[in-house]
Amino acid sequence: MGRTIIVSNRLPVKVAKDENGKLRYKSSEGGLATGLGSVYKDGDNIWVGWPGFHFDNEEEEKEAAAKLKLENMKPVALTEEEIELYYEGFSNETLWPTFHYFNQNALYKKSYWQAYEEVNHKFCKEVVEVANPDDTIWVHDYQLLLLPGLIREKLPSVSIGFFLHIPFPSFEVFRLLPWRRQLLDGVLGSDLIGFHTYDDMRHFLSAVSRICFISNQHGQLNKDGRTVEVDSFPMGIDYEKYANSSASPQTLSREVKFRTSLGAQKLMLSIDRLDYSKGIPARLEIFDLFFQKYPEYLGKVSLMMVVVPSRDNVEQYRGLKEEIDLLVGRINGKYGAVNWTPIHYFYRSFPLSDLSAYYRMADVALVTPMRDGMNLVCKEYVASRLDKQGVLILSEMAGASKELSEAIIVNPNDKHQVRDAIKRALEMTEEEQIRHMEIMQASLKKYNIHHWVKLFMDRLHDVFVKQKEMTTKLLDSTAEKTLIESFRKSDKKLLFLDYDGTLAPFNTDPTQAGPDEELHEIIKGLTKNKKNNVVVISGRDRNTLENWLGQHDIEFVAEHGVWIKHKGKAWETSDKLDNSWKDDIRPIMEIYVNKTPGSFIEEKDYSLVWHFRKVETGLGELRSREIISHLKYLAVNMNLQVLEGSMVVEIKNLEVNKGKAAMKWVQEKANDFILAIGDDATDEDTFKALPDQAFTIKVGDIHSAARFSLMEPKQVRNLLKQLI
Ligand code: GDG
Repeated sequence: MGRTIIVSNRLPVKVAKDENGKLRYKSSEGGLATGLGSVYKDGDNIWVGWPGFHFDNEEEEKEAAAKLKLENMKPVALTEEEIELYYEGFSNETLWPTFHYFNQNALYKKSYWQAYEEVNHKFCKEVVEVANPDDTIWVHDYQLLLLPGLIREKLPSVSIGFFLHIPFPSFEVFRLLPWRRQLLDGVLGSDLIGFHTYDDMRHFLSAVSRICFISNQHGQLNKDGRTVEVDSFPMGIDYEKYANSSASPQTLSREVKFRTSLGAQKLMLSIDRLDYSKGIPARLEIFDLFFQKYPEYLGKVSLMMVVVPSRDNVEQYRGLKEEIDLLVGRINGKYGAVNWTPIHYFYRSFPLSDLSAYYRMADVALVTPMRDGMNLVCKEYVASRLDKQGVLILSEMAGASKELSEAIIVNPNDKHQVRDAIKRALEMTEEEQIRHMEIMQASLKKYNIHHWVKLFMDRLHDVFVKQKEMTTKLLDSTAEKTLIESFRKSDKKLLFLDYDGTLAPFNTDPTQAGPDEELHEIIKGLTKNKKNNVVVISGRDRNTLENWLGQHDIEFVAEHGVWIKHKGKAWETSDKLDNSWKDDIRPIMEIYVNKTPGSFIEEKDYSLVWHFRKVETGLGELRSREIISHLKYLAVNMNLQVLEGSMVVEIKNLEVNKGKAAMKWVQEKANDFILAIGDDATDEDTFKALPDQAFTIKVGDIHSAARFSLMEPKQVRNLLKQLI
């Protein structure tokens, strides 16, 4: 059993020097550190990351490494320049603003990118130094987007998970990054990629489709022959920690102290790191608007605003701090009285007991970020409300809003809406508060940080096992011998053979795609033996198949199963199939034909196909991504499926597939040997549907539900020749 290696920009510890020049180690109490504590502290597991300190010399570095090793941690030593360019630069001035839809704040500097690449390589070196091929590696967040791909190059079989803690922006925003392709290729080195919300996941998949030309099915995609799974895993908090802290004697004594100085007035609370994504200035403007519209609240409610210093080396953050200082001063100056301060503003961090006391006291928590991956503060507020009272006002731009629908959900850009939400919150009855709070607490208790860690780790393990199962064995000489022996011993044989890419190499020119002499000879040879039942199972239309191979004593499945033809019989189809959808889909395909010179529509009996093999290189691929996402969107509610072939996009009835068609033969005809060979996604249905003992062979890819694989049609022909 392998170990687990956690990798993040920061270690869950901060190294610093005391006044005597001695290294000191302070553990982090962050949610991630708590959640992953049970993982990295266990056995030989390890956490790799920057310890938040620039070592003066190698001695110091060694001393820290030895000390941290005892705590299952491995430091990555970064220089001041690296931190400036990779962390403050590319991570916080390029990726952070872009991913939070503040692209006007983003800097695109080559020096930042180079440092980002170099530091990701540095992390890779540290990981590879400790990792074994059977280990599981879990990489965290936007500072290390390239790392999964780099590790994959060095350790191809290792299991890698990646989790992004911030939002993933829509394709239109992500595409602005000059290094978009490299970033996606980096993340795609993972086996499992996790996001906080479904929307982040969907944006990521769309970027992968548009930029890397890789599409997905239900969050699964194929990257260089490996399956990558993408899903949402909303992160929870350490619920017990906040509930317990809320009940602790220290917290209660802090609360008594604060209450005494505040008097009977109501309290609203906001807690954020200093960041433009958190919407702090807008919140202050809303507070001003609130008093303008509802002056009866003057002197009766205050806002306790905690802003935790962060990234103050970055220009934009310094500017933001000044803006906040100014706004707070203006509002307090405008409304304040000798015995009442509208805003209690703190630009520092507090111990947990103080934070818990604030959570306990706040009648309203005002959490209104412009964009937030999840936002843990709102969850901590709910967990701290042992009295089940209090109202949460939550921005719909925070990932948490997808889970906490019992909160008052607001759009932070709609200042009047938030202003009125404050009034509603302050006037909400106790019963209503309790009703909402109870629902939110039950959910957060269940979906806590430990649940999140387990969910992700279990899924990563499942993906790894599934990948192993999906890795087909190359049909080597031993397997080939077994297949041939079994074939010879049997009397009633069923052979399902796909055409394009299996019996014949894929050819973009339809006039050249027909069978050659060698193929005719092979089929003739196979059909001479009456014990063999050869079924050509293809996505091609029935006329083409009949023109090409009609002279042989074989059977057919055309259009992926829409039409079937038994020997000596006419073509038959399932008459239950509905075709009325074509009238809705055809005009949409026509739009793409009109704007993509060289593309055309082929209408099959029960499907529509958009061909782009004659379109200018690049444009065809680009348009195909657009049409695929457009058709997939429509297909969901119309019982249709979208198939991607080579230079084609096909849409057809969901009930039709090669697997169902193949099973008709298996069920209707006695058989004691089954062989199925195919090369594309539609053949997977056949491999999955056939009984376990069938010999199933995937051509050109080792990740398949088939038992074996072959590299190319030439090898398929060689195998078939041996069966003659
Ligand atoms: C990123 C994503 C995502 C704050 N002030 C004090 C203090 N805090 C603690 C809070 C909370 C944490 O800091 C802040 O977490 P958030 O989730 O709200 O925000 P980010 O730091 O931006 O985190 C975010 C998160 O990653 C996890 O994936 O939710 O969307 O941006 O835990 O309690 N803690 C103490 N004193 C303070 O003064 N002790």
